[in-house]
Amino acid sequence: MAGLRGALIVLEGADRAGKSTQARRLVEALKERGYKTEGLRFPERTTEIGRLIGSYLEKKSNLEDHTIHLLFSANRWEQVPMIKEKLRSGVTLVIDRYAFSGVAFTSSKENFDLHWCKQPDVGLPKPDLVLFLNVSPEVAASRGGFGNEIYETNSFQEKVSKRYAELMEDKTVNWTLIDASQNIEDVHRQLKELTEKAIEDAKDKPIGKLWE
Ligand code: ADP
Ligand code: FDM
Ligand code: MG
Repeated sequence: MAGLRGALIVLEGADRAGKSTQARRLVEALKERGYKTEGLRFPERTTEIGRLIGSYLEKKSNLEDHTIHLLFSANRWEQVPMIKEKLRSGVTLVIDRYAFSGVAFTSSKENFDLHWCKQPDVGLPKPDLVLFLNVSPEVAASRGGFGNEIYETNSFQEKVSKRYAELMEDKTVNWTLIDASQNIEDVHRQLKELTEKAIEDAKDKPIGKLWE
């Protein structure tokens, strides 16, 4: 019999919702509980494509809007062989942002619709669980100001939130909304519980395909 696979867990949410904090905590906690677990993030800025993305986000280079969208998607696809290999070898992956960020951000630009934005990511490994960390703009603001990256403005982030809400209407994706205004420990406890359940549910199921 084939071995049991790991689960693909994605964290999404607005700027300063706590994604990176919770992703780190979750990986550590799952390891302590004996699950083989690794963390990933998108964009993965260390690859060649990732360096182009990093330079765009830091406003050091300008890229045409469709082009940067496709680069974000390519930055996921280039990791797919590794992602599948890890999942099949029983490693649970906790990913800080995924295709949902890709669609929510680009479709917040003028003249981009959700449908077009999803197409390059159709067929990616489907997350077993997408944890959406929900915070109000006021709570996010209380956690510090924006940095200097290209999308870090109130007006753009407001549009992104609306796009996330549209994406969450898609019931083919296993979204769970988390109240991320709670303290770090309380959010962490909930994420850990939901993730452990997702790992149990996913272990003998095939890896799905996103948006197919
Ligand atoms: P994201 O990756 O979603 O942008 P971070 O994890 O980087 O968010 O967190 C943004 C800031 O908010 C950090 O300074 C972090 O320590 C703080 N933070 C994260 N979660 C909470 C929380 N639940 N309550 C208060 N502050 C938090
Ligand atoms: N982002 C992230 C996109 O526009 N498209 C994508 O596909 C992904 C994964 O990049 F502004 C945006 C979202 C955010 C920035 O920021 C990355 P962090 O702080 O590294 O998550
Ligand atoms: Mg982050």
